[in-house]
Amino acid sequence: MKRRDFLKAGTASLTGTVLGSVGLISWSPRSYAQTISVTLYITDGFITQPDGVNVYFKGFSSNQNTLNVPGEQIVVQEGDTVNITVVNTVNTTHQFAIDGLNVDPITIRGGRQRTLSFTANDPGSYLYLDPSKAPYDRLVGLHGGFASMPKNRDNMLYEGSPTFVQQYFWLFHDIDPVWHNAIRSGNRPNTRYIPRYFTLNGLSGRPPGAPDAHNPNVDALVDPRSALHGHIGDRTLIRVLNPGMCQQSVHTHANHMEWLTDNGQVRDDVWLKDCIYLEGNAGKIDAIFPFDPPPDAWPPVSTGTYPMHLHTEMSQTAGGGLYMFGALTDIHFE
Ligand SMILES: [Cu+2]
Repeated sequence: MKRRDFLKAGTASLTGTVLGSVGLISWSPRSYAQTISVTLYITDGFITQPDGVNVYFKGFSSNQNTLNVPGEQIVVQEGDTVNITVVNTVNTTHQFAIDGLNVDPITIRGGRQRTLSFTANDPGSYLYLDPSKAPYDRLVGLHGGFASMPKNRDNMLYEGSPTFVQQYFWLFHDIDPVWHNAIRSGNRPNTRYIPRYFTLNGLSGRPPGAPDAHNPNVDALVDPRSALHGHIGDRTLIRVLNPGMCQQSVHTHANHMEWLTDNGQVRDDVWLKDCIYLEGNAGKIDAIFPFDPPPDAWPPVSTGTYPMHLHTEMSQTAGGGLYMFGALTDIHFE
């Protein structure tokens, strides 16, 4: 099925599968399994960074004429038959796999296409990626978010988990343009890894007054896939994935997060944390931002805007110095 047709079908009946361009992940539980078919196109090109530098990327894109980094979000339900077709439009061989799922990767030669089929099990959050020449093909942009919802549940990460009413993916990435250039030329990078750009769902922040501030196609602060919006009580699951190399400390203002999983393992106890450690090199966590009234405000408040940022200073910069052009977004109490 062509992506176009799939999208059409998606609005009509496949309410369970949501694509990256839509923003907030919406989900309706079903009592029956479905066949979910998604087509991803491996494409390449340049993405302009905040300091004006064009950096080479490859992506699992939604069609052959675009470049999506990360690739579109894929959400399925436990028991579904999942068919992921990968069309390789570039002339190098690539692979497709879902990190942490027991599914054999497929290999797609340049100009060919292959389909990975499996039954969704193991509810949770996963990074899909190109595992070949690890970590290089993943770093150059071939990655995206995959979620499997537990059967019959629209409000749990896993059976019996704390509940939520809405969910987002946060994919953090860090980018060394020297490495991307080497990969573009077909070489293995042979320099020390020096990340110069830091992104959330492929975008970096823009401080007020900067060019493209408040442009949702550019500014991570207002990107609907990233910025949290809720009213008091709108408990929000965040599926945090790290295709990059750098370890991070994910920090929310206003509320502490309920820390549910660490690298795919359900934690014994749910801790309330304002900073959660995210491992580098494909680490992942799941957490719920509870949208409780901010506890320390006096007089009490129920609306307002608060930041989420990473607690390494370099991650908040671009090009080795532009501050607040890094990986951050906003949390809106409405
Ligand atoms: Cu802070």
